[in-house]
Amino acid sequence: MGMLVTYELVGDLGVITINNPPVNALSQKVRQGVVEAIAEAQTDNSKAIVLICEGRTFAAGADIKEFGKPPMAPSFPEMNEAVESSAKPVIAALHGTALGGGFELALSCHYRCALKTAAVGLPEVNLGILPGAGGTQRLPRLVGVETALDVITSGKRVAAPKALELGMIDRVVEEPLQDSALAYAQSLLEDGAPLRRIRDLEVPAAESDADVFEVWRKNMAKRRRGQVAPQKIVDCVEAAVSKPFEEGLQFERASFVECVGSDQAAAMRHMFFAERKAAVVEDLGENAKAKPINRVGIIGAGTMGGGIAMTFANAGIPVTLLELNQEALDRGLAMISKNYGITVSKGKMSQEAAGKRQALITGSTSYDSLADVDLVIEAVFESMDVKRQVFGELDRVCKPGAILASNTSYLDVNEIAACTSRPQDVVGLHFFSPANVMRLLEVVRADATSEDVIATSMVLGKKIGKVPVLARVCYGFIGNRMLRPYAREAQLSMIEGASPEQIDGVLTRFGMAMGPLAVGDLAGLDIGYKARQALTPEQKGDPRSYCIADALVEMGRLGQKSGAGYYRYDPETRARSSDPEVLEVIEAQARAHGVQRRTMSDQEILDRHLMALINEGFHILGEGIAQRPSDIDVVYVNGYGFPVFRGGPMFTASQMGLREVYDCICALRDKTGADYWQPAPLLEQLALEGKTLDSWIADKG
Ligand code: T1G
Repeated sequence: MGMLVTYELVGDLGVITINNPPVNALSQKVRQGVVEAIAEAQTDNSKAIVLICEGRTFAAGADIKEFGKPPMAPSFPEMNEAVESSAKPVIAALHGTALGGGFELALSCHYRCALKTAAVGLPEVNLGILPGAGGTQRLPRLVGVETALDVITSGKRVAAPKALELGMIDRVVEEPLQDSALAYAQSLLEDGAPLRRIRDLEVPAAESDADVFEVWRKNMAKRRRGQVAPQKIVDCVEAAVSKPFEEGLQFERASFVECVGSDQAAAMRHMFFAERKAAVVEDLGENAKAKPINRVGIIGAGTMGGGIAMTFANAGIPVTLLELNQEALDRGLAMISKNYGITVSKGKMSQEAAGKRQALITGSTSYDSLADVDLVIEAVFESMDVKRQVFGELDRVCKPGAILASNTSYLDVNEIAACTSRPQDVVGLHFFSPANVMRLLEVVRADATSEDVIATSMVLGKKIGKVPVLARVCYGFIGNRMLRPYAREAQLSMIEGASPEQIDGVLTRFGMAMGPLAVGDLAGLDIGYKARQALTPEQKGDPRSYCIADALVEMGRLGQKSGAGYYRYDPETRARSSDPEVLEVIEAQARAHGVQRRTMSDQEILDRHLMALINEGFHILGEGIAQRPSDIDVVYVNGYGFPVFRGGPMFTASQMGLREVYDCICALRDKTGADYWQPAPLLEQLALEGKTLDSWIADKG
């Protein structure tokens, strides 16, 4: 038995301990060790066996790094078969997060106990796969079809008290876990508890009517649009009802093998590691230290300020929310209260919890109330003059060492920092709306920002439940900078011949959460219009790339907020519908700009939008604005609705092959004659040298 798994007798009980840091992933060696330990226990004096893990968590699943490699014995089903068919009761002792193959191992045990703080779950769907070690066959037998479908298709973690209520575990125990688990095993022996093999249980009859699966297939087609694994999960749970256990297990295994080798799984695996890699700042010195953030100030109680305040309160960090006057402050606090009310009414939070979080948010109209905060985040109107005034005040009132952050989406953080006597303490913290929901946080590193401030921002980002991604200063940082050429192509596609419906249809079928024009209507067309008013004609670029948007705004069509934009919106239901008036505007603008409209293929529309994102991504990498390609993928999947099952724009480029991407962009350049379709220098270099992004990263070292 390798050191990853040990077995010992404690009195008349066997104890199998897994110790494979950091998360006790069930690698081949661990599986081997468990099988050997179970075998040993069958022949010694033990009367029952406790299966427990060292470190911070019970096994958090298969070793994801083994995916894509040739399978090695013992397989998960073989390991779980060995556990379940033990002649002596096996009790799983759970702490931390027993997830995926880890929870499936626990389900193959005869009984499960857990600490109150533990959680269990089957999150494989978030990796584009499904539980491949019996989870789709054993869980329905334990908790019924509906609950099993909910747990497996959502991938959510179920806290121990709830898991007990649902029957996923049998007992919640106190620390220390091993002692409690041994005591529980003894009590089972004393009670003569049977060897309860879940495989022998029937799926509770009450719920297994055929329609439930059709309902869930439709649900998944909506909630996880474009993803294959959720549909396969429903098939597997249906098999748990319609097939004998062994056949169901084989059906699950075949479905698992199909998923694990798929492009979607490769993309979602990429995203799993990309999100973890994003937290690493390559060039931070070893002395860089994250500062404690125990109290936060937020300037501006509007949509963004309010959402940011909720984010910190939700993480248990007290907030001082500052507004110019009491009326504006009351409006902001009322909106926060309303948002918590909605969350409670949806059953996603208890009234008590909402009350506790709201109590952490204190309103103020005086800058002096920010004298003791560790961090201030400014979320005021997007104008440099206003930013200068605010940061001048913060420089006056905030204590030495306090971090001064701006939530600007575009503006020059270097220029903002220069307004203070402490540019080393200034950083951009760019949240995404709604800030208490969206996971993405762009951490914008200005030229003078200190390493401690960067370290603090990255650690804090994770603490408040965000995925922090580092960006250097440029117009629009990573996300919004790439959005400009993407939005340009939407406008040009319209004036050249496509309808808003066709363009949005192409991108949503590709998997985008929303099409570019529907996003424009949601955000408000006046936002872009006002931003363009501040730009010179040169900066604005080709008038054909904004004339339609300008014309709609000048007609009062601002998007959802005015009931009409590229689409018309039902005042009650907000339902979106086509509006022939928009086509008239488009045709008028085409005539005004001498554009002969033509039929455009869906493929051309997709290519132009994707290549616009990808080419700008290569510019951003070439300029060092982003640390690595996968950071760009994390930004687009978590902030701009790029489909996770495609892995982000740069992963998509790698899957296509950089030479093909390069040729596609050159073709667009040659067809349009537009300079902006000149391939980015880094793309050109790698494509012509036959290199990949991975090799470029490796060469950078
Ligand atoms: N395999 C390999 N490495 C893993 C891993 C795993 N399952 N889980 C985490 N790591 C690494 C991670 O990359 C990071 O490494 C370090 O551990 C700490 O992780 C048969 C086939 C457990 C809740 O989907 O959700 O079982 O960056 O930074 O925030 O049906 O990790 O330090 O080098 O995330 O405290 C199903 C995945 C697998 C759970 C801990 N299981 N993991 O979160 O730390 S599929 C999962 C997590 C499966 C079976 C199928 C989280 C966590 P590094 P971390 P954390």
